[in-house]
This record gives sequence, structure tokens and C-alpha cells, in this order.
Amino acid sequence: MVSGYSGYSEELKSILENAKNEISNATDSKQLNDLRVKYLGKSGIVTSLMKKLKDLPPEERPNFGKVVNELKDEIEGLLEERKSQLMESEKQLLYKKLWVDPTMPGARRARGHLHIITKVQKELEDIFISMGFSVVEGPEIEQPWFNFDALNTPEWHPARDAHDSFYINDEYMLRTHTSPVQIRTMLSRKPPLAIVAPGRVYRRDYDATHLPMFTQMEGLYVDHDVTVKHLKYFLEEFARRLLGENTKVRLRPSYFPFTEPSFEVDIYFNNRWFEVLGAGMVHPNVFKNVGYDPEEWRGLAFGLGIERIAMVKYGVKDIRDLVRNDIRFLENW
Ligand code: FA5
Repeated sequence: MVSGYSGYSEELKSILENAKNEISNATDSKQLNDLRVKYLGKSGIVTSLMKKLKDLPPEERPNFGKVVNELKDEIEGLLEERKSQLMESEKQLLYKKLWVDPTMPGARRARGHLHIITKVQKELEDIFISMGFSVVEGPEIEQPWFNFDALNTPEWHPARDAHDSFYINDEYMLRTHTSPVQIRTMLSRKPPLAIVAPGRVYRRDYDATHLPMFTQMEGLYVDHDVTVKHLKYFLEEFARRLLGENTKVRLRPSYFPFTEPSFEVDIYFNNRWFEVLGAGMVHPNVFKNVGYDPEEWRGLAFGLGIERIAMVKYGVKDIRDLVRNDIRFLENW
């Protein structure tokens, strides 16, 4: 704005001087507002100058009107300028009061990570993939024929009692192990084959080493000359790769209707034996059920408990801690 300063009378000059001083000395927006009223308000100094206009001789009026308007604009400008200065310093003051430092980096969110059950599952998948296995999946809601009958476990079989658990109706149940994926795979593929099948399974169990819902990983390798030696090799190899070179593996004779011979497999870790999986050589009846010739093919199979392996690897004492979802516990790994 062009100042009409030079054309101002002494009176206007001193008004402007005063206004300048007062405005620049105002320390908050309330003082500034009072000054606006004092100069530009209805009965303010500049407004009353305007009122004088009608008392002046007509030839002086245009010029007087012009300079008073200029004065008004000038004071208006000063008020606006001071207002934005004050707003800025009031903001800084508020930041100080609230301890806000706008130059600090923003609050960082804690980073999550995979649950150890998932981690162990992925590690196991990688290990078996590197040994030539492929990863397949099967349904959690399963038909009893796949879960039992095809696995050489007919209705009258005592092994079925221990597992008979969550039925949806006569036709469907929650699978009690991942072994039905063996059947589904052999029905849809021709041998030779090597697969692992991770997934959730369900049982009527609940204590420090048993969950009602847990995760297994099935393994199945079918070829012409597969023997127990191969079974032992794969088991030792996965245990060493997952838990360390010196990990010991023990096979105990056991019984499963779908393998012969059958083994319970334990891992020695941190001065203790842990039962982590069941295994064996595929029973000829299972091959017959899926249309493989038992004279021609041999198979090894195993079903390992992923939570049990996570317990061994991470030193978890109570399996239920894995699923309690207590972040204080889970964030330890
Ligand atoms: C089976 O489920 C057989 N299907 C394994 C198998 C597959 C044998 C292929 C032969 C050939 P078992 O009931 O023992 O076996 O369970 C296998 C593993 O699952 C156990 O060693 C254990 O690690 C784990 N497991 C069993 N029940 C539970 C449970 N309630 N909670 C957590 N882990 C369990």
C-alpha cells in the first residue's frame, strides 16, 4: 500500500505514529483487538476523523477523505501484520507449554512379527523343500473316510476311539491329523512323489502338552526303494537343520494302523527328550486304498507336531502359552 504519509497533516501523522507504537507493543490478541476498536471501531479515532468531513469546506473534502482512507488502510495493515506475528508466537508458547517439539520424529509404532508357530512351520517348509519335497494342503473339514478308513482305520478299530472327536454331521468332521492329505495326494498324483502338508488339526485334548487345535506337518515320500533308513535320514536331517548339528533323534517302536513298522520319534534338546512326531512305512493296505501297487511301491510317512517343535526350539514349558495371545509372552521371541 502506498502511504499517504507525506500528505498527512501533523494531526494524522501523530495518529499514525501512536498507532504504530501501540500496535507493535501489543502482546496478545486481546490488546490488539482493543486497538482495532480504538482506531477503527464505530467511535474510533479514524472513524471520528471521517465524521469531521462534513464540517470541512467542500474543496478540501476530497483530499481529506482520501488521506483519512489511506490512514485507515495503513492502520488496518499494521493490525493484520501484528496479528499474524502474535499468532505465531502464541503457537510457539503453546507448544512450549505442551512440551511439543514439532521437529521430533513422530511416535513410532511397535513392529509385530510372525508367531513362532508360523515361523517354525515356514522353516520346516524350507528345509523339506530343499530336500525335494513339495508343499500341499488339504481341508480342515474332512470326511471320515479320508481321516480314518482309507488310512486302514475302519469303524471298529480301537485307534479310532481316541481320535473320534469333532463331528459336524455323519459326513463331515474336523480332521484329527494331517494324514488324510496323504490319501488325497496319492489319489490325485502318480508315484514317485514327495510332499509335506502343514495345517491345523483338532482333537479332544487339553493340558500342558496338548491343545484341542494344533498344527501338524505330514510328510510322505513314495518311491521304489524307500526304507526305514531314508526315514531316519530325513528325520535327523530336519532336526539338525532346525535345532543344530548335535541334535539327537530317537525312534521308538509304536503303532499306527496306516504304517508298518511304526515309530514314535523323540528329539533330545536342552538335556531332555521330547516326543515330537509319529512316523512309519506306509502300510500296504493304504496303497491298495488309493490304487497304488504295494508290490511296486514303498513309502515313508511322518506327522510332526509343530507346536511341540516350537516348544523344544524356544523352551516353552506350557503349550497353552502359545495360544493365550498374551503379548508380553509372545514378544519374547
Ligand atoms: C498322528 O497324528 C499320526 N497321524 C502321525 C503319523 C503320520 C504317523 C504319518 C505315521 C505316519 P500322533 O497322534 O502321535 O500321530 O500325533 C503326532 C504328533 O502331533 C505328536 O507327536 C505331537 O507332536 C503332536 N500332537 C498330538 N496331539 C497333540 C495335541 N493335542 N496338541 C499338540 N500337539 C499334539
